[in-house]
Amino acid sequence: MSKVVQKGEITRVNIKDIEPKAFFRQYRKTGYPVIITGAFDGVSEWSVEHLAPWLQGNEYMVREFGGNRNIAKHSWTAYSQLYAMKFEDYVGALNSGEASLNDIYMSQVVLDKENGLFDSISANIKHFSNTCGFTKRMWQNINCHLWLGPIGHIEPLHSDEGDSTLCQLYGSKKVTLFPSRYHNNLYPFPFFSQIEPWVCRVDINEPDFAKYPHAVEAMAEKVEFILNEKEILFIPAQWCHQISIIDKAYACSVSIMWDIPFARNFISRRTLVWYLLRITSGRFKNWIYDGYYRIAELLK
Ligand SMILES: O=C(O)CCC(=O)C(=O)O
Repeated sequence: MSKVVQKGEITRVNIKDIEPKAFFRQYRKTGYPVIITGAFDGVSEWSVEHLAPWLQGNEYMVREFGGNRNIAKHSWTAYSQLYAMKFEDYVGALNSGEASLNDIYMSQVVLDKENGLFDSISANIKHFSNTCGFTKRMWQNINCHLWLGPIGHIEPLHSDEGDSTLCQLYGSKKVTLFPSRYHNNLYPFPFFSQIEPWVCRVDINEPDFAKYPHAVEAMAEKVEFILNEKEILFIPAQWCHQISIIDKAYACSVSIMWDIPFARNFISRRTLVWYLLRITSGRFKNWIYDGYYRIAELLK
């Protein structure tokens, strides 16, 4: 397996060349991103025609970002508008251009283990997860998420609680990543604000260094690349990422969130908070979330 990369670059490693212990040492233990190739060779493109037999007739949540387009992030009052749409209506919106015009993204659709669509790639997922040592889902009740959206959509800069593997199954995406140690330099929304605390305020396309001076250091460390069809991107927890759909009329991906190696729960105050929440038992956790949203509401 190849050595870890130069600053600003991403390594591609073919699944055939991955040795599980070396993968763990180089990427998972340290929390370093990498692209895995070859894991979806021979799999059909996940075009809307391919998805339709499994998804049509069902409603899924979509996020509409259009209203936020020309507003600086610190002034956002919501991440997006959220509402349900039938799969076939969403495809209609992709075809008519409405999804692009209003920046509507079918996001984080949960595909159950029993879902035939997931079944069609479950052997590929099992193979790459076993090979790379991704053994435990972060949330046992969530199998994977599907993302379907129009060219031009930019998924705003944010970080995730777990180690994510983003499988690119139709079209390609431009990805910008920032090492986890620069998380605070990207000014995540504070706890108890109107926007979730995993979203960052810095606009990396036009950073306002007067308002966010520490973003300078983060911008110098960004890693930017194209994630091609059939590739898998490993995004370690707390690496902030912005993802844009850049070719074909739309793109489709599946992401799976994995538990992180124990020691990485302690790399920052935020990871510790997420860890403590995860190990808190259901009843107390509900009280904490309830309290959290009440306080956030009061502070509005
Ligand atoms: O692919 C996308 O548009 C977003 C995926 C993402 O942000 C994630 O998996 O955390």
